[in-house]
Amino acid sequence: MKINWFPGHMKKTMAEIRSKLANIDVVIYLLDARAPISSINPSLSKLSQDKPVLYVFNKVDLADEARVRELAKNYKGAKCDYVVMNSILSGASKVIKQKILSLAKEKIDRFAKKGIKTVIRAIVIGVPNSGKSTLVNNLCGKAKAVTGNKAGVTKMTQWVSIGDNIEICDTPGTLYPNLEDQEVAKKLLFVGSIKDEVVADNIELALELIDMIEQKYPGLLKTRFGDDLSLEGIAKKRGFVISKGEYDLDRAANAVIDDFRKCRIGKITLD
Ligand SMILES: Nc1nc2c(ncn2[C@@H]2O[C@H](COP(=O)(O)OP(=O)(O)O)[C@@H](O)[C@H]2O)c(=O)[nH]1
Ligand SMILES: [Mg+2]
Repeated sequence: MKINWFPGHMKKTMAEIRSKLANIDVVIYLLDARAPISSINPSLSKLSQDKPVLYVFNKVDLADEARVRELAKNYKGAKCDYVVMNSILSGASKVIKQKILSLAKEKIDRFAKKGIKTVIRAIVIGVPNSGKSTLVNNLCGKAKAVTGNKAGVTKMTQWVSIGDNIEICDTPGTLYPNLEDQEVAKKLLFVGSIKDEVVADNIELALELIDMIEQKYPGLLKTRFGDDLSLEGIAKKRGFVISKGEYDLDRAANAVIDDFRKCRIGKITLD
């Protein structure tokens, strides 16, 4: 099984981001806190390398906050900063505005010297489903950007004003043109950045997820699924029976992946 998903619209989005960058002061780089390092897309990083970047470790309510904070520390520097947050909480994005203004301080000061209050433009980028549109809505205090818990909801880049002379642009999610690292690809699939339809074999995926969680959070799965962590064991425990003595492994696999996504196994960060 090889996961690779870079449809034409992502190529288009990438080109659109590139063409907008000249007029952008700050890049807001959304990462899913359940797989933040895997959410870092080398081609997006390359695009934004000359700009101040604010890394947003989003969905921290679903993740292992201590681990996220430990990872996030590496994203503070001369031209970058980070925020750990839950974009659904109202008012949670106030800190983002402050950080945008502080990352754009050089430009603001330069214009202020000439007596001009300049507009700061920020673009929100990131893998699909990381919460870009939710954050934009939080920033403007109303639902201007369309959101949804699956990849591919935002279709067009859109600009909105969020006050304090800041304008912000939501973009559709983009993935790697070439997902060489399949470990990364799987993590992106587990957090819902890559659509399930892209992969046929849920059973293989669920086994991988069980393995990853057992390695990083030993014992956590047993609390939810019991001692037998084979898919058959999980199906037995859940009563997923096809016929006498035959268990529905497909359903067990989906249950494991779904439970992870809904945070029912625990607050997990796969890195
Ligand atoms: N629990 C939780 N869910 C979030 C958070 N931010 C976004 N979501 C949910 O994640 C899903 C994808 O959000 P969306 O903003 O459409 O992602 P986008 O594809 O990056 O624009 C939606 O169901 C949101 O409600 C968060 O911080 N915590
Ligand atoms: Mg969106």
